[in-house]
Amino acid sequence: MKVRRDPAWWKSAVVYQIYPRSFADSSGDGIGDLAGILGRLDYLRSLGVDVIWLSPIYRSPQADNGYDISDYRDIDPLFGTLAEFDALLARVHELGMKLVMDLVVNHTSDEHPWFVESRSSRVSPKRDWYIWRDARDGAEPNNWGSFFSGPAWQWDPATGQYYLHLFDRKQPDLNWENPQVRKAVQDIMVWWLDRGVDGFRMDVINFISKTEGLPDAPAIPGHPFVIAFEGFVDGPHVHDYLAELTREVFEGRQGDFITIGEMPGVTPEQARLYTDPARGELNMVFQFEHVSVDHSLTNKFDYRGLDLVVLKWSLHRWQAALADTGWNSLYWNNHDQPRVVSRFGDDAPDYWAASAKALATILHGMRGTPFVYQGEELGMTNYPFRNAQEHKDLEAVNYYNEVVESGGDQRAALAGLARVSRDNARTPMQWDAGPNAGFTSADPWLPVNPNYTWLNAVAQLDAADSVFAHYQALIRLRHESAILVDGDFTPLMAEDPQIWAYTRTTPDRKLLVIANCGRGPRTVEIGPEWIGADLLLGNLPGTPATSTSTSLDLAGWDARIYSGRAGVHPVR
Ligand code: ISL
Repeated sequence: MKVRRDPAWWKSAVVYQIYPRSFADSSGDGIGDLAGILGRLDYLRSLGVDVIWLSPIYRSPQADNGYDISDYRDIDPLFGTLAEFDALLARVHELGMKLVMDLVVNHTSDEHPWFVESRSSRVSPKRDWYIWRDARDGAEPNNWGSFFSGPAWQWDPATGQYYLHLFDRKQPDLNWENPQVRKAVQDIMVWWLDRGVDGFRMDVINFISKTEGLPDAPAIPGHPFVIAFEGFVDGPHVHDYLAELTREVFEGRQGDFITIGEMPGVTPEQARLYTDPARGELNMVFQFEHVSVDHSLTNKFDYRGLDLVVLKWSLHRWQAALADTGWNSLYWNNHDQPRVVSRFGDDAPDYWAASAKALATILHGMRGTPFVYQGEELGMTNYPFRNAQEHKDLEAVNYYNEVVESGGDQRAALAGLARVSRDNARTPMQWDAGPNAGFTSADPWLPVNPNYTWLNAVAQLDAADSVFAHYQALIRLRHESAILVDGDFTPLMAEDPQIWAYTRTTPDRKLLVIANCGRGPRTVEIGPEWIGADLLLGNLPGTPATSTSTSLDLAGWDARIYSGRAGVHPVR
């Protein structure tokens, strides 16, 4: 019998992101690798995730930990070999999971042969594969700034022009206007699909089409260079390029694939276009609004604190925007974000577990495809940074140096880095209470968070009330409850600064997701319609299995999911 495939299988899937460098080291060099991942697949299977996304493992000078690729068709020796990759992929498939590659094609490494060729001469056949411009009045061609501090332009003395790099100078931007570039990217994707991978997470894919003429960004006083979002976010041809890519790569190909676009600065209106199935671009996008609410927009290390009402407003408006057309990705964490339990939760001992579970409950109750970033399922926390030397990430290092050089407030910079630095997410995975948390037998490339002695996988795997067990339960619910996939989303108590609540409804069922995002207890009026509703999942011991009143007494960081039948008010 022919099995009919559901083209939208990814709507009920949960994705797990691995940052290979920090996941598991099998070779004893202090850096995680593919064989290390292979050895931990049973752990992921027991968590219950459907898809594994690997951050970049291609050959790379590692200026930005692999987001600077010098060979798209090979594995970096740090991580292993193509044969080890094939073995990993085969085992992932045997265990019934899928594997997604990180495709970084807004830019390459400056050591990629394409760029080496491009910079070799102004008449090189690959000159136009990158974005080269003459100086303007003896300086940079425009005022665009790099995400990693300083100008987005690098002078090349040999050929007397600047090249564009929105990220590090070792990450030159490709010129997607050149059809040969687009064909080369398609060929890379086909090569990996032929190898058996199940899809792609596409790095900053809404940056690939730059505004005609590369105009200056509106100036910001005191800042010679500005991150010019208007100049490259959701640019003039991006939808055409993505539709072409999808058509050329996936049309006629058999299999269940997934494509995820990483899109800083994307608006809900644009996201709807990117993910409208009728347009054939992408399955889902990562938007960034909800992870931008607690810091200044021009300086992410200028930490402003959390206003829960704003955070709720943001995620809720994305739920509404993609309700009829398109699809959300749901995430709190990735390798670029601080740990959510430290950021939006409360990592003090009495609230750590409850707040990690509460935040997970809120996110996994929403409509979209949930993503879990390694260690999030254990409630891993931010690292207790004390000084500048502890920061390894080039974004943090460049920022700090810039503050020092410009005579800025170093103490404030360090405080901001400690809260927001990407290295918070990149400390090694905490497997057990042994040396280096079981991550490596050598010195780890980044220190292990000292709380590994009690916060680790082994300590949680046997505990029924662990953060891990809560994630397991949420993932199981996603698989079992169609209402979590399809149900309409309706926010409740939007203006409440402490309670996060919403319903999910289908014609015959309804769910209430409610969490107290604070330490103080709260009594919340939920109305008679929830009397008799069953508790599907809670995060604190002793919560009654059924609700019996029009109100709920919620302890600090209490989070619950109730299930009721639509239109039914059982009388008790
Ligand atoms: O963390 C950020 C810098 O402030 C983000 O803006 C981040 O750079 C942005 O989300 C894009 O991220 C992706 O592309 C970068 C890479 O450094 C990130 O690790 C990757 O996730 C360049 O490839």
